Amino acid sequence: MTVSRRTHCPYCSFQCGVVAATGTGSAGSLFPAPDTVQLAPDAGFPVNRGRWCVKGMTAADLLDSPDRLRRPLVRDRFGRLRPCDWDTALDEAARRLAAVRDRYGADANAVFGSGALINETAYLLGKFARLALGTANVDYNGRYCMSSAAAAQNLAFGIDRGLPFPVSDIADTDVLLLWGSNCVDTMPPVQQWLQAQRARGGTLIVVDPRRTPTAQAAQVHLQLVPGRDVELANGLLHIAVAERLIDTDYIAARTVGFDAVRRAVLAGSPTAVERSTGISVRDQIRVVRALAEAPSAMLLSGRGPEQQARGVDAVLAFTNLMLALGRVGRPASGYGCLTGQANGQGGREHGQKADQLPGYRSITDPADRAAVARVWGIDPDRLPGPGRSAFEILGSLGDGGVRGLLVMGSDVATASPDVARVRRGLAELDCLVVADLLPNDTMRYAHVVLPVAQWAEQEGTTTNLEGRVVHRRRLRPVPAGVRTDLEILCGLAERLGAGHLFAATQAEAVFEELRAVTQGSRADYAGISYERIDAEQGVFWPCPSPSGAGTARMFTDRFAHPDGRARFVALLPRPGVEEPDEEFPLYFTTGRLRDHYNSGTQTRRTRSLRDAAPRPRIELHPLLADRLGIRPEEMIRVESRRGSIVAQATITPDIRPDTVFAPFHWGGDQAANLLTDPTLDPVSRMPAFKVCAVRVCAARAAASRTEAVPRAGGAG
Ligand SMILES: Nc1nc2c(c(=O)[nH]1)N[C@H]1C(S)=C(S)[C@@H](COP(=O)(O)OP(=O)(O)OC[C@H]3O[C@@H](n4cnc5c(=O)[nH]c(N)nc54)[C@H](O)[C@@H]3O)O[C@H]1N2
Ligand SMILES: Nc1nc2c(c(=O)[nH]1)N[C@H]1C(S)=C(S)[C@@H](COP(=O)(O)OP(=O)(O)OC[C@H]3O[C@@H](n4cnc5c(=O)[nH]c(N)nc54)[C@H](O)[C@@H]3O)O[C@H]1N2
Ligand code: SF4
Ligand SMILES: [Mo]
Repeated sequence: MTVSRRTHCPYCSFQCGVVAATGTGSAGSLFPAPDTVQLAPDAGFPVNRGRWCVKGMTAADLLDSPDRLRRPLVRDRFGRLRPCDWDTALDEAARRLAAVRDRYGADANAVFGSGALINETAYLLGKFARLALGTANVDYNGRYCMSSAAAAQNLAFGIDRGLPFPVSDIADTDVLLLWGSNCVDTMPPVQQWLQAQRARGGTLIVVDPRRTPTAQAAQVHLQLVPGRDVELANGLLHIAVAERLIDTDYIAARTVGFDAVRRAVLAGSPTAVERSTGISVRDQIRVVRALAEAPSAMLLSGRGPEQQARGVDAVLAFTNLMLALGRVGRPASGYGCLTGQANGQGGREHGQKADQLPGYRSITDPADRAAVARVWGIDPDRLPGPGRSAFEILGSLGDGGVRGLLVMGSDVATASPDVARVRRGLAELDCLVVADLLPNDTMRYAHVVLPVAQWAEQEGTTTNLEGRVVHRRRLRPVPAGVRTDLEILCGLAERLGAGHLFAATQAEAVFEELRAVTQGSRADYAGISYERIDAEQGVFWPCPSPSGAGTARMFTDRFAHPDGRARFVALLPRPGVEEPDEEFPLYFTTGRLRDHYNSGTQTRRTRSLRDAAPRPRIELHPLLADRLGIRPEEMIRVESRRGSIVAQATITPDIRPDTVFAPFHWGGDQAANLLTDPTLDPVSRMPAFKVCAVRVCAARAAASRTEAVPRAGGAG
């Protein structure tokens, strides 16, 4: 017998609808064992409409992976992680966290969450940090993801919803500018919307230092110098102003602050922009005219421009441009950020960010604090203030900083910038508790490991890249020896003396609490229920009332600032990226492959994905390879000021000759993040994952050089 249910893929923010069949098990059938899950893409779900990608296709493989964690582990006095029962593990975790709190104060504990977590867990994790641990220090891997776009959208529009319109609007826009997004690889079902846009006669423009599959699908590819996004976007606005392509009526009616921005961009010149960005004046003009003259135009950014020490400025330069062209809030037009993780959107709304309470409430605003405290049944004074951001936590581990850490849903020892420093800090902790489904590099430093249920084993909701709240259904029971993230948080809270505040372990009950806390807030979920999500194929927030519709399109009449107007933001001169110099003469950039996901913890354990991309490879241009004497497929060494990696070379004309690229999907000594620059954006606290300076040589040359000149100190 089989049962069929609709649910969603566990991986990216596209949250493709899938139809899951679960069988009771019979030898030789599609369902050889009880609870085997078979997935197919859901043709009826409006976002992916029957498409999916290699990651979704293989998502069910991990449910019964032999590598899966099935028992808690506690480090014994010989330093080995040993299996134990749940009471022992939770007691030990709580004991260590309490010891850190008692000895060093509540803020010496920190919590690191994730955009992989369902809304319910993200919400409860923030509450756990603030009430059970009493720490201000809670942040999450979304800080590494779209925090620059989030900060910029808050400044410009007064609210941060990645896409302020449904994905299907892409098909209707006349000009689509994809800025630093390789969405053909990173959200493959988006291709049907790109194809529909093309079929209507639309234009696609891509800005990327690499000729990615996305760039190959475009009519215009601007292959800019890494890190010059602010200059290019300001340059485009300069031309729009100079050629009188801006929408003065819109600017007057719907915005404030244009004059300062206009003056600032006019100070530059197209030829200077050409010199610094590598994009010809002709191409700059071509792109501005396309954006300004078409009936509709849309700019969507990915991590390329956002994951930089000037990521917020880059996105503000985009919002300035699209506001000046009168595009934001108009049909099939405007600015949007393509959020990344499954619940990258919802994960940032519900209180696991250092400066926010659930519903995007501000942790410093007395009215917001009071509203949350009321529902939680506590005195507002018990809520801590703003805490440290992700890398400020991880960069401060050990003496004088954070001594106890709970990590739920992130491989911080792989995904963080300057990761050798983070690993050294992890090794110094008095308490590291890791809740995960599979072993990862972070766990090597853990005192307690808690095995969690997977996506198909618990109910929950996520909020996709469009702001649509969707329902992940439970397809099979939680396996023996494993618990849900919610159960773990409640179990720890009880042991830390806060059990009465964490009574609900069932996802729907937690969602009901979340609804109440967000009522009247900016990310208002009060009108959303599981029942409604099922009936309506997802509900868009804000949705204040159970009887009113959700908000599929935002900013059509007003922005979220009190006066209803959008803000132009003039950019201050700021140091940009770590520029190449004599010692480190090349740009290094990082990103994703189609076949792997983030830290690779999951996809490197999926056979077909591992076979498709078994090891990391570093991309470089034939001219550069030639100059450095590097042969195809040869092992090369890439070195930055922070560390080095050795991997096989892929020589390709699809990258700029001054730039090398590595995926960050591998850990250990293959981690691209051994090289990356931890300089943070001053506003979003986003690290500079996308640009730093490196030198490259054949590994054989490096080996002989190392022999000749022995260096002091370890490799880190
Ligand atoms: N297959 C796959 N899909 C994924 C993921 C995955 O790991 N694998 N992860 C998910 C997540 S969490 C996220 S955040 C999204 C990310 O999705 P994307 O934003 O599409 O992914 P990235 O590869 O990080 O970066 C996009 C592009 O930025 C370019 N780039 C590098 N430096 C610069 C620069 O200085 N300026 C500009 N303009 N571009 C630059 C890179 O060449 C790259 O092609 O993908 C999601 N989907
Ligand atoms: N150099 C470089 N570094 C980057 C980036 C880059 O472009 N370049 N991108 C950054 C970005 S955008 C992101 S989003 C991060 C992502 O990097 P990570 O934060 O490491 O995210 P993942 O690899 O998706 O997941 C991490 C862990 O969560 C576990 N997990 C999955 N689902 C659940 C769940 O429901 N509960 C629990 N408890 N665990 C779960 C997985 O098994 C895995 O071990 O990396 C960042 N780091
Ligand atoms: S595009 Fe994203 S949500 Fe869809 S199947 Fe692939 S990983 Fe899953
Ligand atoms: Mo991400």
